[in-house]
Amino acid sequence: MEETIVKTNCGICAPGICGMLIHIKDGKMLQVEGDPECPFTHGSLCPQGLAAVELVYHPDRLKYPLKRAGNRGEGKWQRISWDEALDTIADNLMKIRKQHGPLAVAVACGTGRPEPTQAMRRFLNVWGTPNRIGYPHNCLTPRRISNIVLCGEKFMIPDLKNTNCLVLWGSNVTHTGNCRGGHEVAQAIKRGAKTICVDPYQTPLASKADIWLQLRPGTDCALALSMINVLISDNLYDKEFIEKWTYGFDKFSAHIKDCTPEWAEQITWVPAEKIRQAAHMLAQQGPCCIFIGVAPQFGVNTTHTLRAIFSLPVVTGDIDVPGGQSFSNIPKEVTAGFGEWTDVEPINWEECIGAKFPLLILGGNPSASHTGWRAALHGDPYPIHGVLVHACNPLLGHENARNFVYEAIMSLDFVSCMDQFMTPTAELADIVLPATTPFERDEVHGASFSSFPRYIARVSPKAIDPIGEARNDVDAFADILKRCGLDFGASTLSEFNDKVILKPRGVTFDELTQRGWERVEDVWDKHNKGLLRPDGKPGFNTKSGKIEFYSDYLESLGMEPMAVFKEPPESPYSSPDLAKEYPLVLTTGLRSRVFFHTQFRQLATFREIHPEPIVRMHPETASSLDIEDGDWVYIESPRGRCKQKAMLTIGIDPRVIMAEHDWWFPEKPAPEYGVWESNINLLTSEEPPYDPGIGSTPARSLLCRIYRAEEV
Ligand SMILES: Nc1nc2c(c(=O)[nH]1)N[C@H]1C(S)=C(S)[C@@H](COP(=O)(O)OP(=O)(O)OC[C@H]3O[C@@H](n4cnc5c(=O)[nH]c(N)nc54)[C@H](O)[C@@H]3O)O[C@H]1N2
Ligand SMILES: Nc1nc2c(c(=O)[nH]1)N[C@H]1C(S)=C(S)[C@@H](COP(=O)(O)OP(=O)(O)OC[C@H]3O[C@@H](n4cnc5c(=O)[nH]c(N)nc54)[C@H](O)[C@@H]3O)O[C@H]1N2
Ligand SMILES: [Mo]
Repeated sequence: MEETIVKTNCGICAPGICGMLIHIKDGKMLQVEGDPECPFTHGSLCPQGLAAVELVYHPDRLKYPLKRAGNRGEGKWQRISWDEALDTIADNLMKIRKQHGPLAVAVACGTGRPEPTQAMRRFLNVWGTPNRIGYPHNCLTPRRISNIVLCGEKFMIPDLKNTNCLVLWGSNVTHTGNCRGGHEVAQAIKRGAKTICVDPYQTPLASKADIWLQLRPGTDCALALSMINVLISDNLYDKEFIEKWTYGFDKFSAHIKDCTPEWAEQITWVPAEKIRQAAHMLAQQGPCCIFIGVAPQFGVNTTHTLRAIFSLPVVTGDIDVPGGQSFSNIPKEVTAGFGEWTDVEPINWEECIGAKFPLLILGGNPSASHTGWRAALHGDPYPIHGVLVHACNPLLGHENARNFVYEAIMSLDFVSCMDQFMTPTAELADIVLPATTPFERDEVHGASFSSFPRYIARVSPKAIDPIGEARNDVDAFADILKRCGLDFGASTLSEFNDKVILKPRGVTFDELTQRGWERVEDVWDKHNKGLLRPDGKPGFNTKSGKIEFYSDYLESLGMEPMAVFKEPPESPYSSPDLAKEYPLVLTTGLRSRVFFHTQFRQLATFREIHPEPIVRMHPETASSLDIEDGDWVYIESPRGRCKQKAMLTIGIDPRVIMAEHDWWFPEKPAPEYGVWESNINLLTSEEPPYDPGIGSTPARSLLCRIYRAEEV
């Protein structure tokens, strides 16, 4: 047969939507390349996209359903048919439903891959529970929540195309994905935009930045408040904008009058003079905008940290102007996101296991990892008895992996796992289902991601048929419900896409495939034009109609109404006694260019590039502990330890170390695959305190000690 080319998008990472051309022959993917017509990646692909063929045809792919043959977690499996697998799941779920009601079942779903996320949401909605177990408390959801509280909009989007001054705040975006804006950030730098990089580690972006603010992990809020303090004291703020469009500025300005750069230097370790320089650059080289990463979204004070950071372009008046912080121009019915498209019933968020974190509800998913596993393990606020794990690897990704997550999973009456590969989490399941990769299915995307607000690419057509007996999450969920006597509303993914998601919008999957990327016109100054409020009046979609430096809403929830810095609960200053035993500040989770969280450790190409987990530390730190570059070291917190390989770099403060997350070794013996060896979430905590509104946890600012691991 002739070679053909399928024009689609790469769906490997979470938003996964970089234009891709896939060469096919005899129904097989031969190779992939970036699509030069993709309007924001212009033909580039990241390493993960380029490894698509190796991923799809990897010999370790799960190809048929399995049922547990020994005790849970013993690693004994038996191949079964899809019918038997789905019947077993349905029988067990119905048993739980009859005894404990629908709320006793939850889905653990990882970071937002469109198809499993849509499937999961629809399943839960039809089943009759809002309960999922995920990462909305720390991933990229807190910023949306905090933005809604600040200005009524979910997305405060950096206009990378036009900006003159870009603040990369805890973001390593050229490593963390083309589709998140990495390519556009690179273009902005090339174009000559000034850059300020806020990061404890000298990333490639920090090396190139005009100003690198090397802060102590977990102190972002203090840094942001001090920059605002400079803007106000040095008369660099936009009085007209503030007067007209903001609420509570005078109170806020009085509230932060002591948050000087000298105050912040003591907390953040960033020299006061550099803080002043950065604030001046923001105001004088503007319009400025913020591109935020995930780091400030960890911690027990994320609501305020994000309020403080996003207040910067408000104070400089760079709101919804070219080059500033803008709002989406994409019509609301498109940005509604994959979630809301699929609901049949309004969701009663109040009965959700995470509802005690009132702001999580604004993010549309009040089920943090710790609330979910706590419900399973301790019945708090009520018991969860069955969990379906889809596109998630909680044994690695969630806090306190061994003593909390593992124990919680082991305590369940029933657990199933659907994945492309056998994982340490899947090894604890009763039933394992083989999942497709995005290249084996038609996918509909939400168009709400901040890095390409000018374009709508709503679908990614499949390139090949599924490998082995792999199926889509939608098909599996639909079939499970059918066996429970409930109606998913579609029995296949194509039917679901066309009938459930696209029909109400008057289009079909094929039509959207033909349309490709659609350009949305730039509209600026939307608050002035009455485009943000439902009543069509000028202003913002908040109670005051303005951007709120002072939030009556937060006050009504018992939270501080204005952004305030809080020292991380575990730190040299808040817990000095503990710091005597655990003297180093630990941040975790620096993303690898080649791995997507726990994924791709099976791929030989990637393991050649990144064979082992790396912990970065300063040469002085290492030499004081007799550690050399390349030594295996134990990293230990009061909760546990793991080992990673030391990499010495002067790009990190001697008082800080940075460990990678999500390390397991598919090449090591089943069922553990070395999951307890290098897993940094053995050191993190699921215990309070949390951010009171969002439930965030401080996995990026803990204390630890390190020492050489003699045996390897
Ligand atoms: N290749 C790859 N891409 C990914 C992912 C992946 O696993 N691999 N994961 C995806 C997901 S789900 C997410 S959430 C995003 C995350 O995307 P990013 O936030 O861009 O990535 P990270 O590497 O997690 O962290 C960014 C930076 O935060 C810095 N940092 C650490 N602690 C602090 C702190 O306390 N304050 C500040 N200001 N900076 C700090 C780190 O040094 C790092 O340079 O990446 C997405 N893209
Ligand atoms: N200490 C620490 N912990 C962290 C972080 C950190 O920085 N530090 N980062 C956190 C963040 S921001 C996030 S988003 C989470 C990520 O946590 P997770 O999303 O749980 O992690 P993943 O490795 O992405 O797990 C996804 C699993 O889904 C499978 N999969 C991929 N696509 C599909 C599909 O289409 N269908 C099905 N059924 N399975 C699929 C993959 O093979 C993989 O096993 O980790 C969090 N954990
Ligand atoms: Mo994430």
